[in-house]
Amino acid sequence: MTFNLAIKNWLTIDAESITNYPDGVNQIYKCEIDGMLIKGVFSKEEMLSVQNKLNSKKEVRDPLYYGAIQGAILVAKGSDRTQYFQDATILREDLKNLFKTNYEARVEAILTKMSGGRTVEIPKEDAQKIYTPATIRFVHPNKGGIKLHRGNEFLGDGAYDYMNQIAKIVNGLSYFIVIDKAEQGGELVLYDLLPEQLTTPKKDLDLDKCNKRYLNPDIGDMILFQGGSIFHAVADVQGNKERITIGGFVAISKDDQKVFYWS
Ligand SMILES: O=C(O)CCC(=O)C(=O)O
Repeated sequence: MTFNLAIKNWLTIDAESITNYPDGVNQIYKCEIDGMLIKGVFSKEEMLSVQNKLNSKKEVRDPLYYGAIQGAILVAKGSDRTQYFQDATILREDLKNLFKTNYEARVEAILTKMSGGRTVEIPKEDAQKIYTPATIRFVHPNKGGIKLHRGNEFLGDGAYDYMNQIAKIVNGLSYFIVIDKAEQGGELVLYDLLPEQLTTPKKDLDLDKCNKRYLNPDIGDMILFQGGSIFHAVADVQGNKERITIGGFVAISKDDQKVFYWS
C-alpha cells in the first residue's frame, strides 16, 4: 500500500480528545485542518448489533453502482423533494431501531464538542420537511468502490436551493462512521492535487501524479473532513464482506450560529 503523507493537516484522535478542538468544525471549514479520524465514537459491540439488524432487513436498500444505499440522497431526488422528505422520515425511524443508543444524539454530541458554541442540528424547512441526518452506504466487493468526487461538485443541483440559502455549503464537510469494515481495501483515498492540477477538469485529472492519503478507519470510528474541496474516493473493497458506513455532510449556517448535518 502506498502511503504518501500529502494532505498535511490530518488528525487522528480519540473521541475523548476532541474537546481539544472546540472550534474543529470551523477549522476544517476554513481548511486549517484537512480532516480528522475520531476513534471509538461508537463501540464495536454497538456496531455489531447494527450490522445484524441491517442484514435482517436488506429489502429496504436501493441498489447503486457501488453496491446499495439505505436512505434518501438529496441530489438524487431532484428539486421536487417530496420523496426525499418521506424517505428521510423513514430513515430517522429506522435509525431509532438500528442503534441502541440514539444515533442523532451521539453525532450531535460529537459535533457539539467541536462546534465553537454553535447549535448542532438537522436542517428543516418546516415541521414536515426535515432532512435526513445520514444515509447508509453498502460498498460491495469488486465493484470498484465509490468513484472520485468532492462535495462542491453537487452544489449547483436544484435540490440544494434551500441549503444554499441557510448554510455555507461551499467547502462544506463530509462525515461518516464505520459500521462494518472491508476484509481488505475500502480505504478512503484523499487526493492532494498538484498546483497545476487545481484547474484541470475532473475527467482529465491524472491521479497517478498526485500524492494520496489512504485512511482505514476501524469499526465505530468517525471521519470528518474537508470533503467539499478535497477530491476523494473509496478504494475497491476486496474479500467477502461488504463495507458499511453511515454519514453525510456538515456545514456552518450563514448566520454562523449553527452547524447543520444531513445527507
Ligand atoms: O465511506 C463513505 O461512506 C463515503 C465517503 C465519501 O465518499 C464521502 O464522505 O463523500
